[in-house]
Amino acid sequence: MNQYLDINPEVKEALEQGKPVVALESTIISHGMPYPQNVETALNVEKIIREEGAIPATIAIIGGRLKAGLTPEEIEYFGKKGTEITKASRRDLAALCAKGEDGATTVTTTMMIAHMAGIKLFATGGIGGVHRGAETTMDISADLEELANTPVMVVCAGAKAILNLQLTLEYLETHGVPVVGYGTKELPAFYSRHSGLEVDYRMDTPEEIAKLFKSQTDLGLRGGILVTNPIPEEYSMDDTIINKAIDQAINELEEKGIHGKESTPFLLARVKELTGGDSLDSNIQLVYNNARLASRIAKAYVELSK
Ligand code: PSU
Ligand code: MN
Repeated sequence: MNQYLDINPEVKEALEQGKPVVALESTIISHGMPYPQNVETALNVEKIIREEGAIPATIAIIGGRLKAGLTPEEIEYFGKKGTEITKASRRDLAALCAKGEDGATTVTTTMMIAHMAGIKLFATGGIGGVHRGAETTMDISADLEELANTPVMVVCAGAKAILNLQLTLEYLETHGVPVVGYGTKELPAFYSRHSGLEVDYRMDTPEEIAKLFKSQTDLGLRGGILVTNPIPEEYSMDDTIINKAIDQAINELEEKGIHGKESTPFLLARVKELTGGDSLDSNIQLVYNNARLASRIAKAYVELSK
């Protein structure tokens, strides 16, 4: 086992016994939502996964240790510290371990640590992708590169339209990452069920998705799979309201000259402010929805591996 990795005893036991485990990221706690809703949501997501019969493993870096599975106290600590904690992408991992510091894991680093621990499924809200204007800024999230290389299945609600969703799909295609729509052939766009773009495969059951993952693994293909799960209709938001907020946030980003790792947190925070509490409620509900689906896929995958 990796010398920097600590697997929570409950998670370890579940993995040893071949029980379903679902990983969760910590950037969504520290940078994605305000306190105390972030802690409340993180604890509820774990509860939902347990109700589905799987074991949750929230992933983070604490004092230079890679943690697969946090205690409720550790979740509280991350939620309270919020954006003071370093948002940790692949390039930050070695430095945080070397210096013994804390890090909030993005989709990228959560996939990495989940894979080190032997966890196959990971549920989150939205992934990073190719940013609008990437033709000149070259701002492409490391999440896409990780999906290309690390065999973990990521269940999300698509990606926010702060990104160029078409270029994001092109990138995933180039790098051989299958994109699945759960119950739909249309790529969902986080707050909205619609993007006007097509995913590669529509699949209607967790079993079908688990089989896809098994084939990918059996074939020796090294990358991940992206499962996109549309936000439940009753929580989805009006496209024009969301798009207006996104356009304004992107204009402000350009005016302020914000770039690099600050871009995504800035855009997410501004969109949230501009749309008021509605978007936070939708965000929370879609994470719950994804945790449920990821648990069901994890259970189906465990059955296939028996
Ligand atoms: N998109 C969201 N919510 C999030 C993120 C993205 O709708 O919380 C976070 C995730 O942790 C994701 C990261 O992995 O932002 C991507 O950041 P960047 O674009 O800097 O790679
Ligand atoms: Mn970026």
